[in-house]
Amino acid sequence: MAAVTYEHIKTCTQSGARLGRVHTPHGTFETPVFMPVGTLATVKTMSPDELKELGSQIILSNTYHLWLRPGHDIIREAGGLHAFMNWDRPILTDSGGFQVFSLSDMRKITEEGVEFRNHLSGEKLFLSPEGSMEIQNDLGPDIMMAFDECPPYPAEHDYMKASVERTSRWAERCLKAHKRPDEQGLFGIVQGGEYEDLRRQSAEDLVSMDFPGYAIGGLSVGEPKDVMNRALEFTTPLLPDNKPRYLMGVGSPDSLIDGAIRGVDMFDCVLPTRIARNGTCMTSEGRLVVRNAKYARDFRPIDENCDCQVCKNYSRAYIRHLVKCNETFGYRLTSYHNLYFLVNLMENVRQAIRKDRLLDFKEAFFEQYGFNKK
Ligand code: PRF
Ligand code: ZN
Repeated sequence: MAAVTYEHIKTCTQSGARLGRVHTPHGTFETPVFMPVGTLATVKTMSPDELKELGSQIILSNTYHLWLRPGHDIIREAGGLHAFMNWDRPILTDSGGFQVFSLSDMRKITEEGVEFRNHLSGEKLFLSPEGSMEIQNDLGPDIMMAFDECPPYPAEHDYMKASVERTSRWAERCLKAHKRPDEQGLFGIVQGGEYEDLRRQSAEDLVSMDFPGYAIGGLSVGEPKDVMNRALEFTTPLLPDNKPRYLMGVGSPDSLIDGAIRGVDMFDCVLPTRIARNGTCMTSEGRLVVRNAKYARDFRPIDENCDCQVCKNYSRAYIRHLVKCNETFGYRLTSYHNLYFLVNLMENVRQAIRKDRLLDFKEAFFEQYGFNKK
């Protein structure tokens, strides 16, 4: 039995979105799902109990960061990432490829892997498909990601083609190096940028390797939204219906809905927690910058339509005060609310799929959020 399996529940007749369940060694999550990011084995400022209370079904962590600090050997000795951080629900780790590209200035890609500088110490390091698999086998997440290259946007067709072909060869090496396929599901990552022929080539290569799930990488890297939506439209139909599809690094409310409509099941992004730490909140009426002076005497909750524990108990004025004074508790409150907002948005998306009404839901949500006004 594969470690990770997809159970399809239904397809929304109005939008084509999928409702499903993904089964993993640490339990089941319902899709479409948003995964909060816990890069350094913590979703910044949130305890595992708080994450559960706000409804997180699965979280993401990062190979690259945990490799550098504290080291995967220490996490293996702790009994794996679940034991180390006291999170007993599913975990997905990214492979390190993308983080090497986004965090390190000097890097050299060869057939063997990527040579780069540690973004903390400047020390020279090397990461390969085999290295990434060894680290992820030690970390022990339920879902591991293949080691890929995420080229920048825009990239020339010639460069992208060579990159896609290398990513396919790396994917083969990942499958071969993965030591615990019965306990951890390894997902392949489709690349190819905005080029339809290359997305097809990448998807065909990876689908023939029979991964238990597929990610769509190389999007949300600076391209316009319609380019991403078009790429999703021609990529998701290339993927098997009986496996989960994961759109990497996407987490704005509109993109989550647009991705679900195009058949995506899983999403992750640092956006909700990152903007929370500079005092920005996601609300049903758009972004609210709570540090703004106009909230100094505003005793309403962050979002009057939100049922989260923060909105039930704390005012904009109080949270603004904490954030202005750099009080940690202020960032905990904004992070909690933002994560709840996205996790709850996906619950509403699943409910809309169940009722075959996801396009109606999108229309109403975009109207209230303010997207239709632009
Ligand atoms: N590859 C990997 N991780 C990623 C991406 C990718 O292309 C992206 C692109 N948005 C985010 N995270 N391995
Ligand atoms: Zn709230």
